[in-house]
Amino acid sequence: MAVRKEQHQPVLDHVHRLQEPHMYRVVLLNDDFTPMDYVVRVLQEYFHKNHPEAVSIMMQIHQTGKGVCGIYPFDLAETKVALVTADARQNQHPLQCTMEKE
Ligand code: TYC
Repeated sequence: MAVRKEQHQPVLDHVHRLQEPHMYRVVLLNDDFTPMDYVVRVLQEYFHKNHPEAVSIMMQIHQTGKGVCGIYPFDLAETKVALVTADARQNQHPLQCTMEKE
């Protein structure tokens, strides 16, 4: 993924008050087929986790069924879901990545 500053800038509404963006959790779901080391790689590459953090989140998903990768404004969350899903399909893994409103 291209390196770009991830800014969560407030926007002005019609009466010029600062509105914080609504935030969305990007989550990965467990499955029986996607390799553990691939999920760790995704968490490092797309969600900027270090190796121990990535292993910990991957194991939480493996044991509980899902885990939060990061929390972002709508457009960035949507982009990450699309990039992770494309990467997984390109590598022929059934990994499911979705987003949930905070
Ligand atoms: N359950 C998978 C396995 O045993 C590992 C896995 C972890 C898959 C997290 C998906 O989001 C996931 N190979």
